Amino acid sequence: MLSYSSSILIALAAVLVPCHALSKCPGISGLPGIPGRDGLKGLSDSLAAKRHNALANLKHRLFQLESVLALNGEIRKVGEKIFASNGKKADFASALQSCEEVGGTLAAPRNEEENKAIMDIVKQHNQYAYLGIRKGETSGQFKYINGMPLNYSNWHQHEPNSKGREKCVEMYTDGTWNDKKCNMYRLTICQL
Ligand code: MMA
Ligand code: CA
Repeated sequence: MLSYSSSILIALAAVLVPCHALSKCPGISGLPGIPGRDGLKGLSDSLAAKRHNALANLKHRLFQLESVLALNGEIRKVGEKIFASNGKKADFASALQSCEEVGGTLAAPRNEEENKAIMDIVKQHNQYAYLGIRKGETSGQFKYINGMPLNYSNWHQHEPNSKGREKCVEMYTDGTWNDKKCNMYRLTICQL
């Protein structure tokens, strides 16, 4: 008959196996040798339950990482969206490319809360930023990068005013928008 303590050890080993396979991740608590939030019940877990636990641990770790970045003012989170800047000024095409290279696109506010989050970054750097909005080739209407029509706007008074010459959009430090030529150097702010 197994002693209580050796049962515990076997249970611990069983719970920690999938974690070692994943890359030596610690338990959810972060204490060495202490398994995650589900404790010892992992002993009898099915493969599906172990996957579920691993996913919960990953989500928790991601939440912690995003929280630290937000705490340090390196990102702004609004719902499912993350806004972040590399602090660099670039023309519209280069700024868009930088965002796409990290799996995102140029920031484009869909509502007042998102507009405010982007404005915070503009203010932080004291630099106007290009938005992920441009004039459609055929319609002449401003659209998101993906071609969808705008569902929110925050134009500065008397903007857009170019009647076609300014095909990009910049955000001023007060959060309002101005249609602007695409070859200026403006702060890059991405959404992910
Ligand atoms: C600049 C340029 C325009 C903007 C006006 C506003 C003179 O042009 O930034 O896009 O509309 O200023 O006065
Ligand atoms: Ca303008």
